[in-house]
Amino acid sequence: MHGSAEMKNADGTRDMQMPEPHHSTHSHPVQAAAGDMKGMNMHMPEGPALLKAKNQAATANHAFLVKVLSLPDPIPFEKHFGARFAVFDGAHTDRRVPDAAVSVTAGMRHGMQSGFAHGMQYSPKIETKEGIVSITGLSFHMMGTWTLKFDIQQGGKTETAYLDLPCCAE
Ligand SMILES: [Cu+2]
Repeated sequence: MHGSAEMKNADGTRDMQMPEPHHSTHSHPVQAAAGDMKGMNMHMPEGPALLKAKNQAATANHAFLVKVLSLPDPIPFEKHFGARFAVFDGAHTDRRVPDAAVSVTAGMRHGMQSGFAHGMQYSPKIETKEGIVSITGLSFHMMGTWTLKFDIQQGGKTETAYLDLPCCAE
């Protein structure tokens, strides 16, 4: 990182210039303690997510539509659960895509626009057959909004759909 805030030490190494006065007794903002919980420098939800899970999610360019076939309601906290989805043609949403290749990842975004702030503590098992995606071994270990990311490939098209899920209840 190069910038005007840089200072060079006598031995040539660099320190980041800190704005606080050297003898301040209150140099750390209170919210820093909560944000550093579990080593994550980001917002921590304090309770269950209030959103209602949608029953479908389209891919970015609407080539595909992922429909929820089964999902526990509510989703259990820190317990393994399974879910099933079906991949449909985005232009003909009653037409399933039997030869879709699908990979799914689960994580929490914590406000990130792309990618996940963190994933699950387990690897789920995913099987796709005739456009039906069966996932077992999902487990959400933090209250808040989780997201399933479906990467779908078929007929020369590769598109991604995101489905937000609320976590959780006992
Ligand atoms: Cu989280």
